Amino acid sequence: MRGSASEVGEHVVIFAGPMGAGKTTAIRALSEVEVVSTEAANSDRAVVDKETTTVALDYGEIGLTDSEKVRLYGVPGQRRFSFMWSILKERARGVIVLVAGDSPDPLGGMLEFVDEFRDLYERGGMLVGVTRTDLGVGPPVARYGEALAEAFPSLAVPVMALDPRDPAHMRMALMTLIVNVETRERLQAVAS
Ligand SMILES: Nc1nc2c(ncn2[C@@H]2O[C@H](COP(=O)(O)OP(=O)(O)OP(=O)(O)O)[C@@H](O)[C@H]2O)c(=O)[nH]1
Ligand SMILES: [Mg+2]
Repeated sequence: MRGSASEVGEHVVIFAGPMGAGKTTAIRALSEVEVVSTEAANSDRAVVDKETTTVALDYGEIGLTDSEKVRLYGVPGQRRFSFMWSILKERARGVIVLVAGDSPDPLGGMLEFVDEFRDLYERGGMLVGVTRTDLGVGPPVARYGEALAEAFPSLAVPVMALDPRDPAHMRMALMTLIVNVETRERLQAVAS
C-alpha cells in the first residue's frame, strides 16, 4: 500500500460506488481535516433524490498512527464524471465500494463498480460496504457476497453492512481494508 520512498507511511484509498451510496458522507465522517468537496446541484433527482452530487472528487485525511496517514478520495457516482475514476485509480492501493441497499438495483450496481475498480483489488485491496440497510429495503447482505462469488469467483472481497454516517464504523471498515492490503503485500513479498 506504500508508494515511493517519499510517500512512506501514506496510504491512498478510494471510495467508489453508485450515486447516493454515501461516499461523500463516509469521507466527512472519517476525515480529521476539513473535507474538500465538489458538490453541485443534483440534476439527476429521478435517479437519487438528494440536493447535491459529487462532480469531481471528495478529499479528506485520517491518521492511523503518528507516522501514517490515509488520504481518502471519493469519486463521483455518475458515469459521466468517470474521467476522475481513472485519474485516482492510478494513485490508490485500496478501494471501498459502497452501494445503497435501497437503490433500484443494488447487486448490479455493486458488480459494476467491483468490475470497474478490479485492478485495485489486484494491486492492493477491496472491500464492499452495503449502506442504508437500516431502511429495511433490498436484499440481505449475504446475497451480495453470493452475487460477488458468482460473478467473480476468483475475488476474495469482504462484504459488510456499513453506515457511512458513523465515524467508528467507518474507521473499522478502513482498518479492515488496510490490514487486508498489508497482509497481501507481506504474503506477496514472502512468495517472491
Ligand atoms: N438512513 C441512512 N442514510 C444513509 C446511510 N448512508 C448514507 N445515508 C444518507 O444517504 C445520502 C448519501 O449521499 P452522499 O453521501 O452524497 O452519496 P454519494 O455516494 O457521495 O453520492 P454521489 O456523490 O452523488 O455519487 C446522505 O443523505 C446520507 O446521509 C445509512 O446507512 N442509513
Ligand atoms: Mg458524493
